[in-house]
Amino acid sequence: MRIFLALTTVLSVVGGAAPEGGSRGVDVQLYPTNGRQNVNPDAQLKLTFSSPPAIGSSGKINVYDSEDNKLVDTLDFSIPFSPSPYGNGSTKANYTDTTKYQTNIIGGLDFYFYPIIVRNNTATIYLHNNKLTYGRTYLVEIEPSVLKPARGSFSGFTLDRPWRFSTKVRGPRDGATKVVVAADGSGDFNTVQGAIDWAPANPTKHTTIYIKNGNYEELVFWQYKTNLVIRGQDREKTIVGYPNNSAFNPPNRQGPSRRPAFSFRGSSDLQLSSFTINNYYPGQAEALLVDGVRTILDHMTLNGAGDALTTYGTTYVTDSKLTGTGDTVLGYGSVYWLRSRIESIGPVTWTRTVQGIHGNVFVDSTIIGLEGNSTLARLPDNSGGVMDNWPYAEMVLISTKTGGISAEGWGPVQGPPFDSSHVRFWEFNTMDLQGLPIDISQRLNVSRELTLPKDRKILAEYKDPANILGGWRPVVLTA
Ligand SMILES: *[C@@H]1O[C@H](CO)[C@@H](O)[C@H](O)[C@H]1NC(C)=O
Ligand SMILES: *[C@@H]1O[C@H](CO)[C@@H](O)[C@H](O)[C@H]1NC(C)=O
Ligand SMILES: *[C@@H]1O[C@H](CO)[C@@H](O)[C@H](O)[C@H]1NC(C)=O
Ligand SMILES: *[C@@H]1O[C@H](CO)[C@@H](O)[C@H](O)[C@H]1NC(C)=O
Ligand SMILES: *[C@@H]1O[C@H](CO)[C@@H](O)[C@H](O)[C@H]1NC(C)=O
Ligand SMILES: CC(=O)N[C@H]1CO[C@H](CO)[C@@H](O)[C@@H]1O
Repeated sequence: MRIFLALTTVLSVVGGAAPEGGSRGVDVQLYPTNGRQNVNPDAQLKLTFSSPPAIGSSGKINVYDSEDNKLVDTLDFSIPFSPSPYGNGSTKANYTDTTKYQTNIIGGLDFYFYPIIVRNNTATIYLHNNKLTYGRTYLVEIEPSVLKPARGSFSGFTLDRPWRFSTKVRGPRDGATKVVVAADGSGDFNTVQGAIDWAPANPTKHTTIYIKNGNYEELVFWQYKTNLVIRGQDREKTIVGYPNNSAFNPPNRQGPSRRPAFSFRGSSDLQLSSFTINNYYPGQAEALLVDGVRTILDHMTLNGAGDALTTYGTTYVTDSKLTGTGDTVLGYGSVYWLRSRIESIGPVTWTRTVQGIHGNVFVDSTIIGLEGNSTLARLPDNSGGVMDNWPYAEMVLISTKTGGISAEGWGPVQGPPFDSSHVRFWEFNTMDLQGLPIDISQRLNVSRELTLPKDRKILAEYKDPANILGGWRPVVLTA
């Protein structure tokens, strides 16, 4: 379905054009088409062959400004993509490795990235972000060794016979409060990151980035923005994702984490509504990492692997769905979950909240263990028996439906013996998927059942988001 949308986009723009200049010997369709005007500077360049192309390990893609033939960007395919180009190698930092890898500065941070991604017959070229600008004409040179279609040969593009296109004269007007992202080029931006880079850091009124239906395969990251709403046209048909994990982008001496598909930090008053975020890689691979205060996730679908959602700060999640393969929420932050659903292989959360803040509080939500034996939250020993665990970890379930959760329900709680009396693994009125009460007699003894009338006060306190989220009363913007 996803590639169907992408191909439709390419074909409708090309409009059945004949094979284009410089590509003798093989039929290739270009986006943007050769000679095209009014292209957004953040457009990804796409070549669609009649058979799947392989990516070479030599050759370059060069982009020149037509006015003076000045080189504005180069992708060099002799540079390896990452220490783990397939995302299956070591997940540890290797500070003695001085190899140069393909690096893109995204939201001010250096990520390893794929300069080309092939999906079926389409090769998408990712130039380095923000190298192209408005009001210019660009000439693209592609050395033939960069792409090799399964059938026929690709002769590339030369500076004499380049792939040429011109960008829009200017971007959105100053002070615009809404911009449109459209993968087919019909909006203000082709990519989500392009719109985010444009968005003012600290507007007085919120800025809306509206993403039209489409498949946006890109790594998204930003820092230090406030008052931003990112809204998809249709939750199922607006898909933003990337193959990324802790092997492809291993830990780096200069934090933060680079392994999520979509992440931000140091931000406030953000709302993400009505789209899907995917991380296509296994391993430690967040779909989303939120690090900000007053973040709202509303009608979102998040699909990741391990640590599929990592949280810092304060987050309000409503009517959303999260799927992952273990420690599906890695929770440092305070999160109030309303009417939301988590599906998890392995433990549902590894909640790492510290003293003085709340953790994960679920109200009227649904939690499913996909292999029938998940626990709701665990505190494994991560230090070889040296350090205390997270003695103030908190996860509280209120009137939440569960399925596929082990009878013990919580744990393991490990580490050197530590005072677990402050751990709040609490539940009230936990139900099965039909809404019937479940038997919690086998629960881990660190956990506790809340009951009425004894815990009326606690329940009232925990049901109010403002108590969980440091006094913030979330207001979900609906348009
Ligand atoms: C590639 O094409 C096949 C057959 O048309 C389709 O099922 C598949 O989803 C496509 N792959 C991707 C990654 O979109
Ligand atoms: C990773 O995947 C690649 C491609 O499938 C394979 O050649 C390589 O051996 C794998 N590496 C590891 C460490 O599993
Ligand atoms: C770290 O990188 C160096 C230099 O590339 C390499 O020789 C070494 O094997 C790497 N170590 C690990 C643990 O991967
Ligand atoms: C849960 O079930 C799966 C599938 O049967 C199994 O592979 C896994 O080891 C089990 N995990 C635990 C913690 O029992
Ligand atoms: C909980 O159970 C563990 C082992 O099953 C036991 O060592 C511990 O003393 C129990 N703690 C409490 C508070 O009952
Ligand atoms: C670009 C890339 O290598 N993508 C891979 C990401 O991971 C998925 C699942 O492991 C692969 O199918 C993709 O080819």
